Amino acid sequence: MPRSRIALIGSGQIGGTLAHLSAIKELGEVVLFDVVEGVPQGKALDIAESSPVEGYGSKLVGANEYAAIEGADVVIVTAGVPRKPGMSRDDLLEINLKVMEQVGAGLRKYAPDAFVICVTNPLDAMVWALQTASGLPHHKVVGMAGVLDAARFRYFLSEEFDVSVKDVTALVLGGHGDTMVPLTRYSTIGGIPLPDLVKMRWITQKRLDEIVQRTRDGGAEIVGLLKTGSAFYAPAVSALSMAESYLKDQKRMLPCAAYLNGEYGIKGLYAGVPAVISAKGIDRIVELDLTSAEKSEFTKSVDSVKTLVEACQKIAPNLG
Ligand code: A3D
Repeated sequence: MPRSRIALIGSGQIGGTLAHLSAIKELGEVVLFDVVEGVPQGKALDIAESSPVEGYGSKLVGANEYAAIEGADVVIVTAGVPRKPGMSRDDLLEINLKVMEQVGAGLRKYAPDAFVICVTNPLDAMVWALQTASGLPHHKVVGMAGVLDAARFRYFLSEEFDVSVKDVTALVLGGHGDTMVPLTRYSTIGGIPLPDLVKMRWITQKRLDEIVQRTRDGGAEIVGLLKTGSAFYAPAVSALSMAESYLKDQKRMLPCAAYLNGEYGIKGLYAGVPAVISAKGIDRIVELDLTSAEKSEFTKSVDSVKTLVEACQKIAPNLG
């Protein structure tokens, strides 16, 4: 079997972590790309020099030219700027939109068959911009946010209940922002839905609400601690789980920022929904039967994505 090629556009904190993890997992040849000269080359060499110690044989290259990503099977996009304390994800829109236009042109030319995972914030608007700028099919361009948001929720729940993270499942819908919708009804401890655990008095509704809010604020909590940037370890593993599902045709059902074409009554926008990722890309979108309260929270969240996409269209009218 030919080796897979994984291209990482943006070789900053998340890009570097993705390169290291991809090499350790021997997912294929790794291409680190960045506009800053020396950074992708330096990170590629540093990670390659760790391979004799760890004993993995992954090839890594660093580049400042898009030609280096030619023939990539998977492209993970983290190019742009992260937020600093006091900034919202939406504050990044203007600068990262320009970056998505450049990356989109590179993808169109050199990696039109790739499965593309966008991580750059504000996520749901940036994945829309990236798909529009690249012209790649909707089912091959997806955003990573839900896996991370659900992982944060799962971690907080495992701490609260003092159980293994392995036995905690969680589902988070909507846009990757303050209005995201952690769905308690579809989140479980050992298969027991959270509302049942409230009834069983394992947790109070008030405490559960606090954990839901901490999940919504999960990104800001890390930004507040780091002060110089945003989270990168958990975002990197989350994006890689989506890449692996595609490369290995695992058909994992993961919350993804997927293009909605009528699902949930929404057309022409990306938003976080459960989806199956196979070797085809986004294979299936799962349409849940939401309660009216869940539906109104989801609508509110999607409305904020819509506002951001409209802002993108105003700034870059030629984009779409
Ligand atoms: P950072 O370490 O700054 O890396 C970004 C890299 O992008 C830098 O190396 C830049 O040089 C590079 N870059 C800038 N402009 C371009 C360009 N035009 N072409 C190619 N590369 C460019 O940031 P990071 O890795 O911490 O975060 C990257 C992005 O991910 C930010 O927008 C974050 O807000 C976002 N992020 C998203 C999540 C989600 O869950 C969606 C989580 C955490 C971070």
